[in-house]
Amino acid sequence: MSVPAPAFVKDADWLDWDPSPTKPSFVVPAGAVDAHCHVFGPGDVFSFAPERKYTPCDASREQLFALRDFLGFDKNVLVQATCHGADNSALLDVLEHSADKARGVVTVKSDVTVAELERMHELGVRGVRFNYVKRLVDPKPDDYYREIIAKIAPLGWHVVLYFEPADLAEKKDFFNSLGVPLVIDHMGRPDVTKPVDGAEFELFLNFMRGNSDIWTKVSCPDRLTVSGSPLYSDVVPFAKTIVEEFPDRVLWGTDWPHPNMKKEMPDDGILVDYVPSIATTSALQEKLLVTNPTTLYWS
Ligand code: 0GY
Repeated sequence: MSVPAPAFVKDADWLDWDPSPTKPSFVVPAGAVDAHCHVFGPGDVFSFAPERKYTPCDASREQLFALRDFLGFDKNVLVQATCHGADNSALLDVLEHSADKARGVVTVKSDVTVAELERMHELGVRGVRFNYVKRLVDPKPDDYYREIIAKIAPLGWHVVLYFEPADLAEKKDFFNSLGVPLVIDHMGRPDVTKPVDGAEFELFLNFMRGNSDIWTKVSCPDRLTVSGSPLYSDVVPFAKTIVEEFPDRVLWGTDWPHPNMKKEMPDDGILVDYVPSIATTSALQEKLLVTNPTTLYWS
């Protein structure tokens, strides 16, 4: 009997997520939220977008929920991955099957209707993602995003921004003009070979200091590090600085299934064990993993 061809063939250099992570020794507080993760397909059920810039391996909702339970987390915030474009079906399917234990951040086009947004809200969507990382998407003009803001603001949603330091220098006034809460992915991707008290990171800190409705995920040491796992010691000073200055506006997530890692796939258990090195007291850990994400996504 012939085996049917897979619906999609992953990129030749694609690294698959680790199916057997280490059990973390850090026990996360009750009610902890993994506030940045994705699903991919499965491609034979939820097609990848024609305009995508990468084709991943599958990463299903059952696999996400199994990881959540294994790591000791209670809930997830799903962020739309660019390989699915503005078709949020896979993400919405996770929300529908999560028993209220997942929320979502979607990608929409500027012609999205209010009825479509309202349906997504009912399922647990609380934000949209604007992505400026050019290897992932072709960013749109400001007015395109403003049209979306006009439709999501009445729902009380926020915007998740994914950008790199050069984008912040160019776009910060526009970001500040949006008038809704902003959640920045991976601390704006600092170059951790530069000094933590240098001009580049200062721009990011000043961005947060200047607007009390800016939150950030202190996630993805694996994407930012040069020194590497398991300690990610070059990323720690950046994340710890943010956690200590803005303890009520930080979130953390695994980033499972870790799209586009090129050298090494992180071990999700080791990523959890990184948390106490950046949130060094139980009070800070509670805010980072429980209070802040619960406020933003479940209240
Ligand atoms: C991330 C980072 C990446 C990818 C995506 O939507 C995506 O495809 O988010 C990346 O490649 O840096 O946020 O997980």
